[in-house]
Amino acid sequence: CIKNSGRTKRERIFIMDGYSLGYANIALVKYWGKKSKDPVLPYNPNISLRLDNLLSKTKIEKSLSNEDEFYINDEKQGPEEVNKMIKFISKFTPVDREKICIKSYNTVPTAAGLSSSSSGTMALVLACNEYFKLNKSTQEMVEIAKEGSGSSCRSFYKLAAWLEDGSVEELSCELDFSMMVLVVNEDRKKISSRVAMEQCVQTSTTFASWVEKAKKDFVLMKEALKEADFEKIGEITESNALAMHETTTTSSPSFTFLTEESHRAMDIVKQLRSQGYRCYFTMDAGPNVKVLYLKEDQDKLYEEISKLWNKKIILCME
Ligand code: 2P0
Repeated sequence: CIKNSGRTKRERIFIMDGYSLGYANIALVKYWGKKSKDPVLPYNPNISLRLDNLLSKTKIEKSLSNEDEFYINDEKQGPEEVNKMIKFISKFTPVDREKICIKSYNTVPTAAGLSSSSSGTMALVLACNEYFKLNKSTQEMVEIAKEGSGSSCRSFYKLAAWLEDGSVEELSCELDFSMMVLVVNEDRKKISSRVAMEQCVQTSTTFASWVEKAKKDFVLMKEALKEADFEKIGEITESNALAMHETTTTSSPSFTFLTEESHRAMDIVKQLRSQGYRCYFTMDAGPNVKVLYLKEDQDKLYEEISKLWNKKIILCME
């Protein structure tokens, strides 16, 4: 029982059984570094693809206790998580509101570099809009979401560009993309994206060259999307991800999100490509490897990858 909550279908903003749905997105050109924190502005324009099967669903109810409560997957969150969430929603909800209970479910592992912050933030903003009857437009919710998690502003569109001036644009491409995740580890990451990217901004010796490359990649990616040139799209996606990850190893202290298993997954993608399969990898603030491919190739690619990757694989599109 999925019903569109009165908005256009293209925007894909759904309410299901009283829950607001937020989707994860994976960047093809990454956002890695804030030029400004208030408002949140990225150093470089970035582009993402929304993953319709990786989502968060959130419902707000009146709290039955005297305090605000927050549950993720039925697990009561501690004061630190509650305070972080309340600080965020206080920016756009009524000052004299009643205490609330927020119930959120992630279909993706939380904080494992699988974009749960973007899906969670989008779902939370939509749920607040419903519960407090804020009547915000999509554009207004995009602006709000970005203050909770920068990348979440991109989840409102299938293909989104978040620009340096803070605006978010919907892009289009005639290709039917899909992604699968080669799961290396589903644990919560030890260092948050926010802290990690700040450290890279402050100390990475390759940060300036990363920004310069990412700006060029953005222009090239827009062209490639327009031309529907999948090979070009894939090549930019891979090299952009590698340049982003390089800023972690060149920061001080040096660190990496990637493990030996991540490198093994990347090698599998390269090996399959050399055999003629159209597939490319990208990684975010975690060890898991996402594979970009065309939907029409899914069955044969999944079959081949399953032979080489004996751990969990998540298919990200419907
Ligand atoms: C991205 N990531 O473009 C990049 C690539 C992770 C790696 O955006 O500090 O949770 O809340 O703005 O949005 C993850 O960072 O960070 C992210 P904040 P966010 O998808």
